[in-house]
Amino acid sequence: MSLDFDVAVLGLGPMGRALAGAALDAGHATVVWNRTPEKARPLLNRGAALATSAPDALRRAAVTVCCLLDYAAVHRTLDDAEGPAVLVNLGSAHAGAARATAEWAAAKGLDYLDGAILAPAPAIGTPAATILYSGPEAIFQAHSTVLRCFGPQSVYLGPDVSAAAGFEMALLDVFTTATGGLLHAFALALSQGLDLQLFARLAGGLSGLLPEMAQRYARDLTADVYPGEPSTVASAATAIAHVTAAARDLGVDPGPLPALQALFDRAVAGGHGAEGYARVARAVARFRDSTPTGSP
Ligand code: FVH
Repeated sequence: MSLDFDVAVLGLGPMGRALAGAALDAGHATVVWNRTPEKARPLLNRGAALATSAPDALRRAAVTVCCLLDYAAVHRTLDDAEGPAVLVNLGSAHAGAARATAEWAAAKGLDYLDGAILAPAPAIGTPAATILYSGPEAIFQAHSTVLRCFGPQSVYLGPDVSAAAGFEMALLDVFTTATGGLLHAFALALSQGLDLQLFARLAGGLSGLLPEMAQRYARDLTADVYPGEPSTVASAATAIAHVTAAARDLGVDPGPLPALQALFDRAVAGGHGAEGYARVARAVARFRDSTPTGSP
């Protein structure tokens, strides 16, 4: 079958526009579609074509990249589509949604890869953009030239289609809770009239501890052994109680602190107060099976 385009991009929010721009920069014949077609104008000026519908774009391109608000929008947008065609879904969703969408795509005769973008839109097309892919390896290999133009650091995680979404959600958990924690800390700093520049410098220093902590937690959780050095679950529970008391004393909403307190208190109540922080993750986790998702 002869195809008119190397790649189609469905969805022209900030991320979809960046993906289509990277495809054009790499010299790929590109067709785009968006529910609100006006957003395509700058890309059409750069040489992209505009599809009359999302199924039309899918039918005419060697590979179609979808970057919509959520997976429900993907299903609605491609409700009338049918294969053969190749769909790579780069929006955000949890692992269960990725598995359900892979089944939905298979029923339509579409080859399907799920993906997760670990970068902001301005990084797309640069070495700073890491993009995870999961699903059948043959699909990833057949289209890797186009996919790597979005981010040369593209990582293929393996055939379990839910792996990319699984990693994305766990990493988004780090990002959203760390951002929320930082903003709550700024609320405490503001409420006490602290020097915000000095606070920012000191808070930035704390972030330097994270890489070592992440490695240590991974090691402890893998071994299922939690040395209580350098800090224990009980000491962290007490620290959270201090910050909560400080917030209440200042009349500040304690925000995420009571939820964190409950997690650490649960581990203490389970008899793990003298163990290391990673024990909290083990106390909260639920297990699907014994195979780590995304292990190559
Ligand atoms: N932007 C980023 O930095 C992050 C990086 C990590 C991954 N995310 C995910 O990428 C998806 C798209 O994100 P976005 O920032 O480009 O834009 P959104 O505002 O999330 O989505 C806008 C596009 O979705 C279209 N859309 C929304 N609802 C529908 C619908 N019911 N039917 C069809 N299309 C729909 C919207 O169309 P329009 O409003 O322009 O007509 C845009 O094309 C997302 O999953 C992020 O979590 C980006």
